[in-house]
Amino acid sequence: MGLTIAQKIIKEHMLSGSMEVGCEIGLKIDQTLTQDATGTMAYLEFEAMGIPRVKTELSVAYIDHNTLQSGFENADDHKYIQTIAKKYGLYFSRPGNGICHQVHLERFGIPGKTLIGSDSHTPTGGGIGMLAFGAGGLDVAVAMGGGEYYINMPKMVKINLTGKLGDWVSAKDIILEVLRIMSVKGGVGKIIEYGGDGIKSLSVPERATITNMGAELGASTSIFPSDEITREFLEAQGREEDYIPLASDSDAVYDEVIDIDLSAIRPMVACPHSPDNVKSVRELSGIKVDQVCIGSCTNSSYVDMMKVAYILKGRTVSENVSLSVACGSKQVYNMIAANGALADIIASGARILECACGPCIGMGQSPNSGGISLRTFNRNFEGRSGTKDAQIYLVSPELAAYSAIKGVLSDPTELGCEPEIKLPDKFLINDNMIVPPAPTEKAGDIEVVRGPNIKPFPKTVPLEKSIQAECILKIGDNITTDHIMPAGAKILPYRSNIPYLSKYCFSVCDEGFSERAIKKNGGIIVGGANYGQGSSREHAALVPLYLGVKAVLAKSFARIHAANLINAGIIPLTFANEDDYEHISQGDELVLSDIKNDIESKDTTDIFNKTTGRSITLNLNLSKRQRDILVAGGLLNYTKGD
Ligand code: MIC
Ligand code: SF4
Repeated sequence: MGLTIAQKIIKEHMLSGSMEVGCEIGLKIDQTLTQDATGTMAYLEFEAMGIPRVKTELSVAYIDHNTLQSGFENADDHKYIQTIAKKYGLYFSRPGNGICHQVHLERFGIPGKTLIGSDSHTPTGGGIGMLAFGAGGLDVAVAMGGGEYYINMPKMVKINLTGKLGDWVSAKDIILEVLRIMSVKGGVGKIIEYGGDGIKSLSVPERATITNMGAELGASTSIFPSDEITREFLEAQGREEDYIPLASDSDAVYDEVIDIDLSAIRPMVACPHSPDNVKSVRELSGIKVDQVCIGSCTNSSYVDMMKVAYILKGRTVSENVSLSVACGSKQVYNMIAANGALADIIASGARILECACGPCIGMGQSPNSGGISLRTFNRNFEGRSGTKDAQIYLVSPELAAYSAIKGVLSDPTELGCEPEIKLPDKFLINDNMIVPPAPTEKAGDIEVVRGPNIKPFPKTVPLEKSIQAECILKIGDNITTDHIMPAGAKILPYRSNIPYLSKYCFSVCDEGFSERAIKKNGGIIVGGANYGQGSSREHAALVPLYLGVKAVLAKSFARIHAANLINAGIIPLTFANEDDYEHISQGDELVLSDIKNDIESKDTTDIFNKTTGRSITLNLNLSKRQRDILVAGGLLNYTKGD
């Protein structure tokens, strides 16, 4: 039987397990990346492991999230990460060099290699044929130390693209169409591979827009073949030697096949507050717009920006709209500055931001109260923009730029014929903002600089025989890590300070949660389906751990968050019968009377609801390794053998 692209890369990198769907497999990881908002924690964890030098082929530490620097905290974290990188053998991408995923694609991504990153959009690398996963910081720390990265062997989905996109319809519209078809839960437990004749007209950055937002499908990752288009991109980046061809076998078997005709796709919009709430622009045309933001790791490539500049050229941003533009990397900024396109963008009245995550994670540019904001980003979760009642719509750069001019949500196909804007034959290459590590023999001389914002991570203790605790929060379906541990300009600077962060845990949905958790000495959380979707931030597990959360009961979990809970020593449990979700209320007294023994030896456990007198069966969908981690009280204890 033939293999899919992902199966081929897995086969080459598999160190343990078997390729049967659902089995836990351990992968050798070739490359890692971190960003600053998750990086400090990951490096504290790496330091705790006591390994003198990273053991990967390449590890890069990026600074792109926490760049507002409204106090000393961000700059302290940057210094910490910079000195860690120098000492332990990592490349350091300085603030100002760009968003991790965009820069990694341009300068480091290699087809056929494995990559994990402490950011959920790491699958962007799938655009260049990498097998790339988003992971918690601790998993990245382990991989940097040469340890395996574990996932459950996913199912294989093929998305067959045929035909060609029409004028002013773009890669963003393809992935929005996929989200419309599959939903934010549709990719769970699956790797999505793109193929078919339609991919021949998609450049690497366009492919990366699609694999980037595979994270919003809940997919383990997404991948494109490595073909002539990949080779041309690598050549234009001066890295032709990194090219290898990569394709699935003609008799590869997929668990699911979806056909999409590109010529039938129209410009799309993901409406508030979920990336799968997708409608055609025609249904929404005319909605008055207050703000437009162009950028983020999804849509900030050279061609994206050239199209935006073309639309804005000689026009003025509507007087009721605030337009912000941020390129994804210094390379893109340099190129559009050199060819004059940036001047066209500036002349239109756009507000130019540094190449960083910025508004995508609520770091500035929060919309006005109840404001309508069109964004070329990948997430429109409630409150993520920093304005609680803002309405965020996710759109393509073309639709964003045209709507900014018109002042209302508008269909870019009205612009008529699209000019051909192609990738350059040669990108402008200047890696002066990437600092190499110190040679091994000099590493000992480097002092790691630790500012006062950096606090140790919470202690975990080995699992006790039984757990008796109150249900301190009951919430519904599709709870995101932005609900559990919000980000934004006010909180994000404290990512290295779990005690401070804990005040904001669940503040989006329940202002009193943190105080209640402390008062009750922790407890149990009950959630619905797809609990913990969205970002990879392990803070959404470490902060509940700090607040004494012992277990989370849910209908189902998002992959990365479930792994983060286990790494933190918090037990993820699913209802054997989903209807039992109704039989626990906030405030109920719950007892897991034999939890340690059940985790060690069973696939289910019973929870007794003392308040109602009912017993409920819960599934323990755990590998042997995960069971051992939980019993040890988290991955750090387990790794240290405590
Ligand atoms: C996001 O897009 O939600 C983030 C911010 O990049 C996160 C990482 C974080 O919370 O630091 C992610 O995607 O993992
Ligand atoms: Fe940054 Fe937004 Fe991309 Fe996350 S999704 S890495 S916050 S640009």
